[in-house]
Amino acid sequence: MTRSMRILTFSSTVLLLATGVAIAQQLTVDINRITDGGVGDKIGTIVVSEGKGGVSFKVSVTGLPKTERGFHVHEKGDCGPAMKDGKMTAGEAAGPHFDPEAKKSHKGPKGAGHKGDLPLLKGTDKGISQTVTAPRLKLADVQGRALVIHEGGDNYTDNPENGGGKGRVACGVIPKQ
Ligand SMILES: [Cu+2]
Repeated sequence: MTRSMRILTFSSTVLLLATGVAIAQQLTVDINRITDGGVGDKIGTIVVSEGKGGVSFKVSVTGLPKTERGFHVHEKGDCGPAMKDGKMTAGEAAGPHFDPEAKKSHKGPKGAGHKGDLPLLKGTDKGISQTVTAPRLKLADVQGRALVIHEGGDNYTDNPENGGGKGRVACGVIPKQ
């Protein structure tokens, strides 16, 4: 191998490695409005990335009324409606909050409950533009699962159930790649 070929091979390897890392560490999720009739219009994106402090979610969403909203990783990668208490309900196909350790308790992002409990989102006049971090998560935990934004806020307890977020209003599935 000539010297220039060796340099070229080395450079290509570095480039490939750098590209691979970039793809693995940052995933863009399309966020859509959801109703009991199905998945609706796209209203924004959430960029998911892993860093030293856990997994970060850069939320850029518009078109939802201004209020605080519960935000969680739900178990299944499906934003469709499903039956709940005898009627079709928005986003129910996403299942419950991601809870791999079966804690069966909603305690917020820093508590020892559901691992899918994320910091709540705060709407402004311009929509939701906020980055939140979940210290207990890894990117591999959340890939293939749904990100759900709720109708109401989140008090990080089980009373009311799941922090009081009520219905599911927007959702997106985190890609596996
Ligand atoms: Cu939720």
